Amino acid sequence: MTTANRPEPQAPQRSDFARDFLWGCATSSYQIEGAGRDDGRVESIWDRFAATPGTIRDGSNGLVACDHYHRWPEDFDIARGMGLNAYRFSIAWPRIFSEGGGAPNQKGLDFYSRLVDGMLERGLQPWATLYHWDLPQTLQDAGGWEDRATIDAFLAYTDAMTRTLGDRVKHWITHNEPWCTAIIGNFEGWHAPGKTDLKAALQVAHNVLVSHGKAVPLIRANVPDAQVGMAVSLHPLRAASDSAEDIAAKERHDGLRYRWFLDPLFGRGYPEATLAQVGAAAPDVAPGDMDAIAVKTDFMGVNYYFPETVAHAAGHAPLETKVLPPTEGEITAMGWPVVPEGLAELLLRIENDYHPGPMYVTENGSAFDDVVGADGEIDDEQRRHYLMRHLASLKAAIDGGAPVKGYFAWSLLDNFEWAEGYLKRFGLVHIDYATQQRRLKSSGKWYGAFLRQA
Ligand code: IFM
Repeated sequence: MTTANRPEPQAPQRSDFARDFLWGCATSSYQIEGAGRDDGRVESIWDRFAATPGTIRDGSNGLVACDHYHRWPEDFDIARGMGLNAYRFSIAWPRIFSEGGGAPNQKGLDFYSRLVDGMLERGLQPWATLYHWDLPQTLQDAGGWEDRATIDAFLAYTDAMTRTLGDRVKHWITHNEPWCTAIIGNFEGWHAPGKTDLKAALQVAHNVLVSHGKAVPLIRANVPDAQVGMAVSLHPLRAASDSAEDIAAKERHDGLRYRWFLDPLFGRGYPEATLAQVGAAAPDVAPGDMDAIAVKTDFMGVNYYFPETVAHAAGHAPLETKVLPPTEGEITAMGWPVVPEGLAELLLRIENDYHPGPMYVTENGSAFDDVVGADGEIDDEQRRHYLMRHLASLKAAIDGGAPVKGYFAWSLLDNFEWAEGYLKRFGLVHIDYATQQRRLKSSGKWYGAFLRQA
C-alpha cells in the first residue's frame, strides 16, 4: 500500500519545538565517502565483505559511493541551504590507523579537520561518530571486536581523533548501533565480518560496550565541554498474537534486543533471564567491565525505524523467536512497516525505564523507490509524509515527557545501504551514481521549508 496522492498529513511547526532544538541529517563514512584507496586509507571489514561474492545484493561496494570525500563542500552547501543546524557524520578508522598502534595517518586527520571546518563555516554543529562499522581489516584479522586488544586500539584511535578535533567538535558518539556490529555482523552474518557464532557475537557486544565505557572519560579528558553518548537502534515490540507463547517470545526478544544493551549501560548488568537463555554463549566479563560500561553519559542517541512483531519459533536460534514481516499497512522499500507513533512509544519507554537524561533521535528515515521526473524533480511523497508524521510523533513524545533535544534525519544523501548496496535510497538528496549529480528531493525541500519557518 502506498500513500500516493494522499492529502498531506498534519505536520508540526518548527515553533512547536524548543528554539535551541537541533535539526540535522546523519550519514556514515563507508556509506558516502568513497575514495576507498585515497590518502593512505586501508582496507576495512566492509571492503573485504563486499568483495566476497553473494554478500551485497547488487555486487557493489563503498569504494566510490557518493564521492563525498571530494564533493563534501557541495553536500554541506545543500545542508546549509536546507537550514540544518547540525550534521552527524562518522570517521573512517581505516583512514587514521591501519592497525592497533603506530602514528596516525596525518592525511586522514587532515581530511576530517577540513570536513569539520567546512561544517562550522556553514553553521552545522558537528556530531562525530567514532565507530559506524568500518573496522580496519588488519584488526579483524587479529581477532576483531571479539579480542580485547581491539578495545585498546579503539581507545588509541579515539585519543587521536579527539585530540585532533576536540577544539571544534564537542558532540561525540562512541558507537553506532552496537546490535548491528555484534549480532548482525557476527551471528546473523549478513553484515561484515559475516560470522555466524552467537558466543562470538555476544563477546563482540560486550567488548564494544566496554570500549564505549572506557572511551567516555578519555574523550572528556581531551575535549573541553565534551558531550558524549552512544547511538542505539531500538524497536518497540509487539507480540504476534495474544497467545502465551508469542507473548513469552516477545519478552525473550526484548531481553536480547533492548535490555541486553541498555541495562548494562544504565548500571543494571546483563538481564538475568537472557543470561540464562543464552547459557554458554554469555560473554567473558573481566573485573571492572560492568562498572566501565555503566559510565554516565551526557545524552542517549536513539535510532528508530519501525516496530518489530515477534512470534514464538520453535528451534529458531538463538531464543526461539522470530521477527515477522509486516502483512498490512504502509511498507517501505526495505520491507519495514511505517509506524510513526512507534517513535513516541519508544522514546517514552526509554524515558520511563531509564531516565537517560537528554535524548536525541540520531537516525530516522525511510527508503522508497524514487523516480526522477522528466523535469529532473523527485517527488518522494512517501518519504516526505514519513518525515512529517515522525516529526509529529516526536512532538508527541516531548509533550509526553521525553527530554528529546534534537533530530537527525537518515540520511542526507542516498548511499551504500550495506547488504542492499545502492538498491535502497534513504536520502533527502538524490544521488545519480553515474554522474554524481545531487538533487534535493521534495522531502528535503519540505524539511528545508519546515526549518525556515519562524
Ligand atoms: O543505513 C543504515 C545506517 O548505517 C544505520 N542505521 C540504519 C540505516 C538504514 O538501514
